[in-house]
Amino acid sequence: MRVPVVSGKETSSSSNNFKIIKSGRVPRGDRVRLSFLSFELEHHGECRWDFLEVRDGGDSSAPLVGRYCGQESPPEFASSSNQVLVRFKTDWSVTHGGFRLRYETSEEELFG
Ligand SMILES: [Ca+2]
Repeated sequence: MRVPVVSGKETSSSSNNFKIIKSGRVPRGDRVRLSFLSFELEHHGECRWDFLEVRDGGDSSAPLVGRYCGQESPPEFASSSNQVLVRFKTDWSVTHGGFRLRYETSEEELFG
């Protein structure tokens, strides 16, 4: 099992910065689990300015699991396939600490 940690930091210099974290090289039949180690994004009621999106699949048309902002960590997530997409967007103003997440892959039965 590989357990990389992925992090994204908000910066005020990056206008409309989209960061795509896509699962790659995960064997077919395996699943991806994301757990958040830290999370602090600019808050907005509809997460319009800065947000992190999780999708259960490999591209932007995959089912949306959730869009998150503010300081409440997203829940742990296990994908239904070997692909997951995380999109991180920030705007030009108001900067917070960003996020760190752990990215684990494993055979299906280990992620109940
Ligand atoms: Ca911002």
